[in-house]
Amino acid sequence: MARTCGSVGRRLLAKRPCSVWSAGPLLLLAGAGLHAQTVISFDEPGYAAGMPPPAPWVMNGAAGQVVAGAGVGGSQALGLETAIADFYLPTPLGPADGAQRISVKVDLPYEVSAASSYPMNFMKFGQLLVVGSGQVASVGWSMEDWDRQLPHQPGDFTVKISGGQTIGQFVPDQVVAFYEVLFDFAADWTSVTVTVRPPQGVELVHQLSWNGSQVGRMQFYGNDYAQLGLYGTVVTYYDDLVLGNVVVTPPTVNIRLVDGPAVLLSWPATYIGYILESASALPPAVQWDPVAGEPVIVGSDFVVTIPIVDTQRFFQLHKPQQ
Ligand SMILES: [Ca+2]
Repeated sequence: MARTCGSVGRRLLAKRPCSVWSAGPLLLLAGAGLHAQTVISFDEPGYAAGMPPPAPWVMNGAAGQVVAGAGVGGSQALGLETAIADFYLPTPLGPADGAQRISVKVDLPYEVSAASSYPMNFMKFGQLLVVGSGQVASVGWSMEDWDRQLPHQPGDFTVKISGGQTIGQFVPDQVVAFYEVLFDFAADWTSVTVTVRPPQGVELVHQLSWNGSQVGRMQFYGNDYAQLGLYGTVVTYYDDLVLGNVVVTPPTVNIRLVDGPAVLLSWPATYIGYILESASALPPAVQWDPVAGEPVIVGSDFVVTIPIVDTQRFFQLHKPQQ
């Protein structure tokens, strides 16, 4: 059985109780704000193929332009080769806007094709920065194929966040595919959750602190470096920049019986900061207590296993206000 729980506010606070010991999926509805959204797909009038993007973009480096056929679904995209594009937000986003999302898709092409006659060592890197006042959040990636082995090996491609910390690795394939990078600012702008979502597989999620300042600018990097003096024509493509999208999808919690007897509760690991609570009864005598033990990550889920010791128990996910 499944039951839908209530929605309170826009701070992901789920306070209504949900069913227990149920075998089916259990949906907790969290609050969802809805703000004006700006989408730049590089296909609108003004974004002409072969030309630098118009203001409020500012190009730093000559080899940056709108490229036809390089975007999502064969659309136009921003292509940067050894260039930096500054994007000044039409209206800065900040705490007064509540929770906000900034996302963009990045194509990380395979490059150095197997058909290449040059067995080159090469390094390709790019970076995406969200710039506040005295504060930057960034996602960077690099592909370093020093062993010249195709297909690329695990470890050739790493993803790093602000401060240089490596948060994961991918093994890119030859399919042109876009990685989605998301910066989710908490409602009070004291933290930003950075997500790197690959075309397939498990996404990387990491939370950074944020100093509460407004975001007025982004920087898009496309850099490459081919060793041995060979060609360096690697282009990083960006598409579908979205500002202000905070349509928050609530976490879905799954409950199932396992040996023990016990129940196994799981929810997507992208929902950071949620606390699993339980109660022995529903209102009017409800008291929610945190469930002992930290959830562990299994695959792409947070998982908690709880021995069955009561005849009934109720669970909810609760995200404390920050
Ligand atoms: Ca496009």
